Amino acid sequence: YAFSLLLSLFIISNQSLAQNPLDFGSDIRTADPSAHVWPDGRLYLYTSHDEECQLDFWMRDWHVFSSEDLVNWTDHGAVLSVEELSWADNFAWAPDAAYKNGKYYFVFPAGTGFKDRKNPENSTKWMGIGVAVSDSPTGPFKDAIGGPLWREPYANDPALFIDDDGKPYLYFHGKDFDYYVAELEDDLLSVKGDFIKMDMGGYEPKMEGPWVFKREGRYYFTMPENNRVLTYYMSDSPTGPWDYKGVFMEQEHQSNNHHSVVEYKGEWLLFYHRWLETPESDCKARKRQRHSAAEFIEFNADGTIKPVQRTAE
Ligand code: FUB
Repeated sequence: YAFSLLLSLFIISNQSLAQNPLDFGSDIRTADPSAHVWPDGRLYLYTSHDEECQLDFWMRDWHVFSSEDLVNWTDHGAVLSVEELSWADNFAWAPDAAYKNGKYYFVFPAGTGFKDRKNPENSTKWMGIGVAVSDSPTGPFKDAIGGPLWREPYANDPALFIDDDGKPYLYFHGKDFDYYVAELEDDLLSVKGDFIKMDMGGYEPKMEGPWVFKREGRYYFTMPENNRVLTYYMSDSPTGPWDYKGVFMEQEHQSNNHHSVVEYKGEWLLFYHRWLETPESDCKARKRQRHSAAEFIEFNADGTIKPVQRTAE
């Protein structure tokens, strides 16, 4: 008995924990991580990609990483780049993915133009939501529409949610940071009906990247409120109306956050990005750069989310 107790203690003390930021085995800077568990049992993380010293979030491609334990990651490289799109050449921002009918779907915001901060009336920038498809979770993904599924007047930060009955929903935020949702057709390439502005129960701060998940029959709509703190709503329906529940992760620095929530091997996990000083960086303009990280997320008996702290592992 004493021997097996010692052996268990030895095994537990030698189990390595995932480090934050996540170690993908390269110095790539990733942001906006969207996590999914696919039929092969692995956890996949689809991210946007910050380039060294990039200007004004000018971003070019999206990457995917996978793991079985969050410690050892496989870097599968870029899954899609704006160079492969006929309708956009910039703003490869926060992506998401879904698996349905044997195919993998990758939704992404992209656009073109220029934002003139001093004279906004001169701005030409616009962004829309594209859909790409692959037979493999690691791509390559091919633009399946040849244009944005939705762009008027502006669309960013798409999130896909497939309900238990198989119905796919697409969420994004529009020009005035309003949230929109639409049910998609079964092939995820067109919208069933129309996008509707969601009923947020009367509380509508400026909000970015939505993420929807379902737990014990209830729907959670989570987002970076005012682009900083992570907050959430709950509902009995994937399209709302939503009931505001408050903050579950505080802000860090004066910088944005973007996240996803997934259940993996019996644990609920939060993926998000942190702005960390990057010692090896030559970038004087931007001392802090974005890196993906993960935390455990826990729930109270009534389904509300317990506050999540940032940890180093
Ligand atoms: O990564 C570019 C943008 O920054 C995302 O689309 C936003 O959600 C914010 O994270």
